[in-house]
Amino acid sequence: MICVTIGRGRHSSLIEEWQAAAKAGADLAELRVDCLRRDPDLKRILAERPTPIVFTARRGPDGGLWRGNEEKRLQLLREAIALGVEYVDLEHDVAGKIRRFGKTKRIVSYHNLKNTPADIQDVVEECEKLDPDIIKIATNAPTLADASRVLRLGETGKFPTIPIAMGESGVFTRIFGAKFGSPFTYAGFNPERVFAVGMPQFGELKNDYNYRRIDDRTEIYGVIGDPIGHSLSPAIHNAAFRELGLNKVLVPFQVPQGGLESFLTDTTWLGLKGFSVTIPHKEAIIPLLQQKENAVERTGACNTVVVDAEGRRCGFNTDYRAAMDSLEVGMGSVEGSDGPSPLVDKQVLVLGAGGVARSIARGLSRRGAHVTICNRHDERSTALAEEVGCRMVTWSQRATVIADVIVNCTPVGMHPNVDDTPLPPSAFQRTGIIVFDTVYHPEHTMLLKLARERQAVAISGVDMFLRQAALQFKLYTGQDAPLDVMRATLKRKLGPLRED
Ligand code: SKM
Repeated sequence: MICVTIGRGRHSSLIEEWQAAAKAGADLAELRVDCLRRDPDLKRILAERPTPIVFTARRGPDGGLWRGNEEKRLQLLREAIALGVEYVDLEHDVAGKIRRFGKTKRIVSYHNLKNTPADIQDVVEECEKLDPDIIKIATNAPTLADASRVLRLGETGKFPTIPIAMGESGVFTRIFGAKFGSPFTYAGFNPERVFAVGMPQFGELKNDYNYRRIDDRTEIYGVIGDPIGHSLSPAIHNAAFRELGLNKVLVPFQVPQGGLESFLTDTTWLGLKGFSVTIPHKEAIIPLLQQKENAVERTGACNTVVVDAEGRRCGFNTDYRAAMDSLEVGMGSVEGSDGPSPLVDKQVLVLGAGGVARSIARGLSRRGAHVTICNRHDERSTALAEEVGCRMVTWSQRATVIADVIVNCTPVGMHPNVDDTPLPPSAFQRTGIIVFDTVYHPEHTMLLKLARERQAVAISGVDMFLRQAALQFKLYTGQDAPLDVMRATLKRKLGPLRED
């Protein structure tokens, strides 16, 4: 079940939003009466209930806005129980003061906005003694290791447990809880009101994660990177899983630079079947693979890991083929044709020197293009240029290179920094050049806008993103990707940012 959290300053707005959430299909609503500016009028609130309720009056130190005195708050919780709310949220330090009554289920909760204590298991044991129907643990999890510990409480607990690791590192706990028996998860409904960092919106859980289909047999996949919140891999892979009726889900894991080994250790117990790899890990993952396809060896970059039945990590590079196909088709080649590449003898400027740049520079060079690499940090471009056997220029010289094709492999211009561009307008002196931006979110980056304004042919990263994902999907499932569904999902997600 998905429980939407609703907290508004006025009774009328609270009731209105609750009705809208019910209409949208929410199973449950957590009414955060602490957000009301006047004393909660329970009779009015509970008169007509469009969904069952979790009744919550959250105190300040637990992340709420309750301003009244504590005795009054406890009285309110008792009254809500007497009026027959379906669930009541009782913090573990007060649960002992409030008796079970009627059919109301008791959620005994623990909140910690600072960290996830080492003895969190003891906290669960304390909660178990407080006559719970459900235990809810919501702690701040600065690291993935913390988040993983919180999620695991759901696996080991004696009572149904809702494990919530707050923060970007913990998004996966809000989704996978269902696999370990969490009776429901919390979601935002009004995007203007953020109740906790990392809390997904109702529509995202329902549509992007197929949340209601997750059960103990669901197979888990991931996409790892930092930042990762912008990634549309979950939306398109999950849409494809749903289309083919596969019990699989793919979620984001925020893995900071240098954090790959702990990610692998901390998530071993989850039994991930595979994961997509994005910036900044495409190169660093390679020494941690047990097997790699040729394209990974050749390009020195890996964006797809499949975990086989023996637990071995096998690395693939689907960016490489996707980028070359996108670029060549964008330059007029017929899809799948064996003819000469339009890249032969072209002068190509590659911006960036990370994993994608390495794959693309290698591919370009194999197709007979003359590549020049340019990166903000010269040491990296020098090393990559030596490896590929091509030229490099310094970052300050980038606008002076005379190129037929420009490929942006840096994340500059990526959501949310949509006004940034890796090249100034002065770089587009010639008309008719090709500009390929590997950034896909937004579809129309500032670089592509500048390119179009100067009569260049603009190729967006959307096509490459879809192609690499379709190849990944085949590796993850053994089945052909439903490309139309993936494309439609991607367009829908990018919709609000599109300008055409
Ligand atoms: O290579 C891809 C990766 O597979 C997934 C991704 C994303 O989710 O944003 C971007 C590219 O790096």
